[in-house]
Parts: sequence; C-alpha cells; structure tokens
Amino acid sequence: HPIALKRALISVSDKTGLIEFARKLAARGIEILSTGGSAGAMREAGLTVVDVADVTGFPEMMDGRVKTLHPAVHGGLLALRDNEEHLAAMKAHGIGPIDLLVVNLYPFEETVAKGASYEDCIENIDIGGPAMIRAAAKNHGFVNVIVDVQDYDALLAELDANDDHTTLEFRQRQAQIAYARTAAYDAAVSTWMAQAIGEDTPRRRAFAGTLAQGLRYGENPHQAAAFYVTGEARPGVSTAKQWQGKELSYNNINDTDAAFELAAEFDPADGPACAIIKHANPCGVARGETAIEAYKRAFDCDHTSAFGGIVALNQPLDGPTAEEIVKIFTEVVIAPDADEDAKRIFAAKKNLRLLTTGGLPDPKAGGMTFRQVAGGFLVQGRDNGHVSRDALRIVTERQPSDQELNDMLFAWTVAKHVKSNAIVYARDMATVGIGAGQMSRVDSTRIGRRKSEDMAKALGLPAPLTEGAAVASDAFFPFADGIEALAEAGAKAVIQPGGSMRDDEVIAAANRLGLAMVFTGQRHFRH
Ligand code: 93A
Repeated sequence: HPIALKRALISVSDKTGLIEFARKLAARGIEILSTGGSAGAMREAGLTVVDVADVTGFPEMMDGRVKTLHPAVHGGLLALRDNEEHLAAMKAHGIGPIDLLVVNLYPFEETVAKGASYEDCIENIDIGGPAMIRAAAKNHGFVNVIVDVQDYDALLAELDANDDHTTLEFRQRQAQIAYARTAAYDAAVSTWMAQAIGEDTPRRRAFAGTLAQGLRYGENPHQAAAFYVTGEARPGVSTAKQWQGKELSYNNINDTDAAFELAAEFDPADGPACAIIKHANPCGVARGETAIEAYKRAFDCDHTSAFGGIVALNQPLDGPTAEEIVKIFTEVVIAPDADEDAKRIFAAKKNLRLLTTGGLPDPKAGGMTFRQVAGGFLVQGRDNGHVSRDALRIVTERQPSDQELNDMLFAWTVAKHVKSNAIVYARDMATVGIGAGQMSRVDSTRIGRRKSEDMAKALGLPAPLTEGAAVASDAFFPFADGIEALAEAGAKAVIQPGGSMRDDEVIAAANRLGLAMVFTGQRHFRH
C-alpha cells in the first residue's frame, strides 16, 4: 500500500515550521488546500494555496466554528480509494481525494493554563480539527495524517526514502499518534470542565494526559518511561521551572512531588517548613524560625537517609539555606521561589536541580490520584483530609499539654505523607524518628526509635529525642503492643484515628503507661 501524495489539506493553529514544510510539499508537486489563517500565512510566503471555502462552496462562518465541516472535505478524507461505490460517490458529488491532512488543534490546553475565562476556553475547543484528524486516521489505508509539528520532518524523510510515497506502516504509526492526540484533547476538555463546574469525581472523568517529557528511563534503567500532564492546575513538579542541572529522572519526579506536596501542608503564614524526601518517604520534616533552621532541624532527623535526597520548602529559598543544603549531596530542591544568592550558590553544583513553582498547592483542594494494577488503574480523590484541633477527641486520663497537641498535629500531618504503616515521632515541630512502609505497625515504631537512637549518637545527645516525643500513627493500633512499644521508646503523647475493635485495650494501655492520647476519627493510609 505505498501511497503517492497529490493533495494536502493544511489547517494549523501552531504555525511553527509551516512555511518551510509547505514549501517542501509544494516542491514535490503537492496541491495545498487550507483554512483562513494558515492559507494567509502560506500565501504571504509566496506559496500557491487553494482556500477550503472554494472547495466546499461555503464561506468560513460563525467565527470559524464551521470551516471544514463539509462533505467535500470529509468525503475526500474518508473515501476508500479501492471501493467502486465510494469512487462513484466522489465523482457524482465532485469530491476530490485528500491524501495528506496536516492539523494541529486550537490551543485548548494552553488557553486553560493561561487562566482564561470560561468563554475563552469554550471558544478554544476545536471541533473541525479533531473531526478531520479522526477521519484521516480511520482511513490510514489511503490517507496520511500529521498532528504534530515534530513529525513534519518524519513525513519528508518517509517520502525521501520511498520514492515520494508513504508506507502503510508509516501511516499506521501516524494514525495511532493522531488518536492519542484527539483522546488527550477531549480528556483535557473534560478535566477542565469537571473543575470549572465543581464536579471532579473519579467516576465521571476521561483520563489521558499530554506528553510533557520523554524520560531517559523509568524506575530502573531497563524500563522505558515518559511524563504526562493531565492539565490539573496545581503548582508543583509538573508546572515548575527548572533553573539548572540535568533532566529530572522518573524517580526524581516522583520524589519531588512527594516532597513538595508535604511542604505545602504547612502554611507559610505560620513560618518556614522543610521536608526532605528519600524514595517517596520523608526522612526529616521540620518547622523553624527561618528557612535554614527548618532545613537543619529536618536534616537532624536522619543524616544518613538525607544524603542524595530531595528538599522542599514552603517558602522562597534564600542564600544561607542554599549554602547549608549544598553541604551534602542533594538531588533536587523545590520551593515556590529562590533568590539570586541561592541561585548563584546552586549554580556551582552541576548535579543539583533547582525547581521553582511560583506558589504552593492547596493541601485541601480536590483532584485525582492514580495507581496502576495489571490491566487497569485505580482512581481516587486526593487525600485532602485534615483534622482541626477542636475535632480531636482526648481518650486518656492524662490531658495532652498545648505543646504536645502542637507536636501531635505536626506529626499527624507528616504521617499523612509517609507510606503505611507510618509512625512519626515529633518534638518541637520537628520529626525525630520516622518508621515507614512496614507490614507491622510495631516494626514501624521500632524503626523510628532506632533512627532516633542513631541520631542521638551522631549529635552527641544524652538521650534519643523520641524520649518525650509526640507520636502519630496513620491508622489505628489493632492491639496494645504498639502503644507499649511507643511507651518503651519514651513517647508521651499519641495521635491516631481510633476505631479498632480493641480501642478499650489500647486506651487502657495508654492510661497504665501515663500517655496522653487523642483520636482523629480519620485515617491516612498511603500505600
Ligand atoms: O472552529 S472549528 O472547530 N471548526 C472547523 O470547521 C475547523 N476546521 C479546522 N476549527 C476548525 N479548524 C481548526 O482551525 C484547525 O484544527 C486549526 O487548529 C485551526 C486553523 O485555523 P486557521 O488556518 O484559520 O489559522
């Protein structure tokens, strides 16, 4: 099925590379049909172009809403060239075949990203473009479709290699790309609309993303990978500006997202906060009077794990903090902004990537999270759960002090971002021991404690900081053994959802061991 190209229809919003490409098509004797703006641009460059309006016999009308939606166009794209009836219909209605369709769509995604009005977004939903793309892609047995400026060269190379023809394999590949584009386009419209009307639920959305970046590899070097954006407007790794350093890897993007989402839990109006992440789990989180203090306190939770980690701040990065961060190897730093001093200090560290986002995501906002399973994917709303201080239920004889309550809520917020089973020890608004991702909750309590003992040795402290700490558990304690392990570590206050069949035994253990305990009534599993 090699196909020679005689007649092309070009209708593009993004006119990058258009003239050069059209010249090369014209030089091969290909006739060019085109719509208003595209035709104008090509004529201005001295090319001969036929207006689609002259082909359809209708002017472009209704602000361009109707320009190519006509049998003279769609018949030319859809007719089977080896079907007698189709050929007879073309002849009867004066429809000429179109062998090449070059379309890129109204910039809907960019219009949304700009924060345009509802009406502007609606006006930027392309109808005629996707209709033609889908028609040409369906008829790829006879028709070529190009939807990406990046593929102009691929088509020219194909023509060069095949004596001015295209192969079926090439047309199939381009048709597949074309359907990916129209699917992603409609998904972007659906995503935007769901948000615009406040109906963003997992059951009522189309899911697809726009390729943001091909990645060198995935979680491991033998896995291919790419980064797609869904168009949800959320400051973070998908929208950040990268100031320096090599390309982010798959793992970097995953960890940077975890780091920034956690840092954003802490309102900058209450002061700086810093999170250091390793393998998607925090290895240190702290508040401080200054950003540098927040970083140092976060770092002091676990020096070993912080090496090669990802650092996120809830406020602009300054010079002194940057100076402190570069003392150890750090992969990525992400913050809402960075001052000139910080940028200068980082510039000397070629392997460190600096990302700025221009703002913080709202931790209480909705949105979707995905998880892949064999043959499908699970979708759920973001974990935007939040407990306020008045919602806490004190269940022990001992009432927590004000400071214990502050530390409990701090630890609770961190625990939400720690893989289950999560145990977070905190003191003075800094984590001092984190147990993550264990199959047994008791093991997580032991790991957090051991980390703290190691740090006490490293820092020359008389005792681990878990002694006297407040502790958060992401889910309830099924038995009293978890509470006993915490008391053994010297913890004084516990925050947990409650709701176990054995809450009575768990509360009795806390009373016996002199702990204060509060229930949140809400769980933060993270798997
Ligand atoms: O408003 S539309 O949905 N109605 C149409 O009939 C139509 N045909 C092509 N938009 C339509 N297009 C789009 O116009 C193309 O997808 C392309 O993005 C754009 C090119 O317009 P111009 O050549 O006038 O710049």
